[in-house]
Amino acid sequence: MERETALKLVKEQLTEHRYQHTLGVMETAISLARRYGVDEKKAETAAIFHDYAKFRPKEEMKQIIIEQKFPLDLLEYNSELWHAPVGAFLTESEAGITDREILDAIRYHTSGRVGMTILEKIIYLADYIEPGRHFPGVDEVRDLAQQNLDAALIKSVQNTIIFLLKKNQTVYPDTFYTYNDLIKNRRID
Ligand code: DGI
Ligand code: FE
Ligand code: FE
Repeated sequence: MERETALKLVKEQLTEHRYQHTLGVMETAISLARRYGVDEKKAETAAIFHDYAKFRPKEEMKQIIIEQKFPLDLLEYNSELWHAPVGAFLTESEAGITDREILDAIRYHTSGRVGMTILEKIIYLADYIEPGRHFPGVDEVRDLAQQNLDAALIKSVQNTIIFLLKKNQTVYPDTFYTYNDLIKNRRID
């Protein structure tokens, strides 16, 4: 899909602030794709649609998770997790994007998963380090992202888990599985 067509579809679904975040994720994802030899167009499309479902009513998201037989344990955890798999579903059903790699990058952009592809890692990381993000530790992850994708990802998953722990929030099990998988398989040269 043309970039402008995709952006127009997404803009209608988002607040101005979230749309600006999406543009930041898009630029960052394209640059990481170039750096790590991944299809830049796939990175662009996945980034544009990654938060497509962010503002859907919770009831609608819950229905989709049940009807599509997405992991039901999602419903027992923070509803912030739901927009990722629901976003993948709506990007296919409403925007007509059928590429499995793009849809999975959207699906796993919040929790990660065991065995993430490079495209999935790039979208997860671009979401975390896009220029509009300002929180402690983000610059360290930005620097790492230029050198080693896995090292940057480990840091961002660690920071996310610590952030949730400090707020007394639950941590979705897949987030821990993602962390363990990255530690076991990291390629730190
Ligand atoms: O959609 P964004 O704000 O751009 O970023 P995101 O898709 O990474 O979502 C971040 C939100 O999701 C944030 O409020 C924390 C929450 N979250 C991320 N991972 C987990 C989580 N919440 C729980 N309960 N468990 C997680 O593992
Ligand atoms: Fe998100
Ligand atoms: Fe996002």
